[in-house]
Amino acid sequence: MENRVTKLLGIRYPLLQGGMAWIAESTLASAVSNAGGAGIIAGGSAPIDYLRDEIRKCKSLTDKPFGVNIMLMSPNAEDLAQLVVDEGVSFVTTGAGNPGVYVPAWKEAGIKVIPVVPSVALARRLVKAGADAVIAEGTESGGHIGQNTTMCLVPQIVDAVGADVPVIAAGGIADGRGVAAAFMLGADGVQIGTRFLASEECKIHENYKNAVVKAKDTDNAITGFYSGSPCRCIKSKYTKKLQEMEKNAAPPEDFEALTVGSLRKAVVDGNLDEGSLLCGLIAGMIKEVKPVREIVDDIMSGAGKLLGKEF
Ligand code: TUI
Repeated sequence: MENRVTKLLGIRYPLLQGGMAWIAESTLASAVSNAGGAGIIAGGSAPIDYLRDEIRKCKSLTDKPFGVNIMLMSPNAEDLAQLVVDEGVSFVTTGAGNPGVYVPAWKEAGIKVIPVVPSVALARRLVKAGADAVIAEGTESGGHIGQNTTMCLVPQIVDAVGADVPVIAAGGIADGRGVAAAFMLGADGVQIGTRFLASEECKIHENYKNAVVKAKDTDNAITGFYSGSPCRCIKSKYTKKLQEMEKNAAPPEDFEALTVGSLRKAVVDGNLDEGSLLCGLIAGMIKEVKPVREIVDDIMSGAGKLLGKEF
């Protein structure tokens, strides 16, 4: 089935992989693209040379389109924004901010621009600025989150901008039922992150993967609520400590001491007590690690059956 998202990106399935900072690299992104979705390499706050290498590796691993996520809170976002132009990636997604200043240069370079928008207002503004699609991301997502839920946000963004650009739903989607629900809300595509944490091709530490598979529906925590940068993770000693510090209004340097390097501790070291195990609310539904192709095929065939469409 072709739709606005598959046509926009030149892909088989209207399924984008989440641009998970420190996690989404060339092996995962190329596997998703080779399976018919749209793989994404996360820029995060990576050094420019690392991201350039990952883009080039991905080009060697797939001849299918793939994208790069630019995390706008990164201190080197401007350099990474230029890198995607120099490397000629096919599309860019953005997160954690308003990418307005970069849109003209990306459009001029022929790069499709797909920002994550946590609100109707930002969706309208960015579509006016030239966005080719928007990702309506609900608070069920892992990592840095907005306040609105997928169920409430997607139809409102569809009503606001859906006539002009396709809307991609994100947050809490990990199987065919979630995709079908997103389509019923008016989305033309989905972005899925957490399900791919428990994939064979995802290079996070085994401890992190096992924590995702083991997580129950209630094993989730939001940190950074009061600092204005809420972040969803698997509940752990780390999230408990952070939440206690928030309650006691600890000084910023104490937060800094705990959070600096915490994503690396989770992803690289598999440190379950001190690492920040970013993960969406849907983890409770994920029961096993599978190859990316199987995950994508299962999700899309499940959605197809429910929607009466052949994906
Ligand atoms: O970006 C994400 N998820 C992320 S990024 C990340 S790494 C990180 N490191 C340190 C601090 C913060 C993050 C981990 N997870 N998701 C997309 C997303 N974008 N969620 C929410 C937003 C967002 C928020 C505000 C997008 C735009 C926005 O605009 C505000 C404005 O300027 O209007």
